Amino acid sequence: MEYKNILFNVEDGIAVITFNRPKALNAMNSETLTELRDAATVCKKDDSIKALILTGSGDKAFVAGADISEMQSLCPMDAHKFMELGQETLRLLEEMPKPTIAAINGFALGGGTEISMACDIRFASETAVFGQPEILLGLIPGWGGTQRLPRLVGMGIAKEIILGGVQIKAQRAYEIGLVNKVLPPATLMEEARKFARKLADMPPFTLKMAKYSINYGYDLALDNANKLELECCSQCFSTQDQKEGMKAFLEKRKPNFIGR
Ligand code: DAK
Repeated sequence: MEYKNILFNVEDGIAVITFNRPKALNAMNSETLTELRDAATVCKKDDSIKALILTGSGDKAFVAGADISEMQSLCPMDAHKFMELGQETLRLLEEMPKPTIAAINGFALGGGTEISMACDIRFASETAVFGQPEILLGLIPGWGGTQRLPRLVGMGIAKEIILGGVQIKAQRAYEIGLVNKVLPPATLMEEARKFARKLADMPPFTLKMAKYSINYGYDLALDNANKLELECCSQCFSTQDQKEGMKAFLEKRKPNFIGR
């Protein structure tokens, strides 16, 4: 697929998707979402891609939300389609069998906060701003915000943000557990790449099992979740990387994982 609204680069096993509509602060219209879904599918299927970073172009915005000019005149049926496309795409990111990092370089409002929450790790620039301002548009979040935000920060703070249309800066996002790290704008991508590299060098099947166990165990009762973990963990013993990891430890050397 030819991309007009995103940039998609792969270098040394690390893919970077850059939302690239800086004049509209990288707002997500359906064309951009379709391109994101396509690029995410490539990342999922291509075994040479080991980790994925999402970021925004320009120095002002990650994603300033769903595109309000496209949404304003939608009929309920088209609104449903637009929302479904967003939910499907974000679920694809969340279920990606390899790690994803959002490098949030500015405004991440509405759909922008929602996209970042579908990633595994969030690094924010000091200039980042988060929020779910949909209520001010007569809407509620439609791409998982009412579900993922309370899971990440707790129900009380999620309600403050969603019901009050409250915007929060990077430091507060860090304090409530919405982001993993706050970084100066100049080092944001460098740090995201460094962490992506670290993850890309981990044994891939083991990473996949860890993510699977966390994602699908989270909403289960503890007994069932522990059983899921048991199965995921024992599967790791089928890999050469598990043998190598333990052998290397006992031989006091660094493991040489081969991804099998
Ligand atoms: N959509 C479209 N254009 C946007 C935009 C957006 N979300 N955000 C910014 N822009 C455009 C502005 O219109 C402006 O365009 P021009 O006037 O230059 O043509 C340009 O980007 C620069 O923006 P500003 O001039 O406003 O820049 P400022 O620095 O003054 O302000 C701002 C930056 C981020 C505070 C402000 O632009 C802003 O408040 N933007 C809107 C933020 C927002 O409300 N985001 C949430 C969108 S709602 C659903 C599906 C999805 C969703 C819900 C339901 N269903 C179908 C049921 C999700 C909803 C959302 O994400």
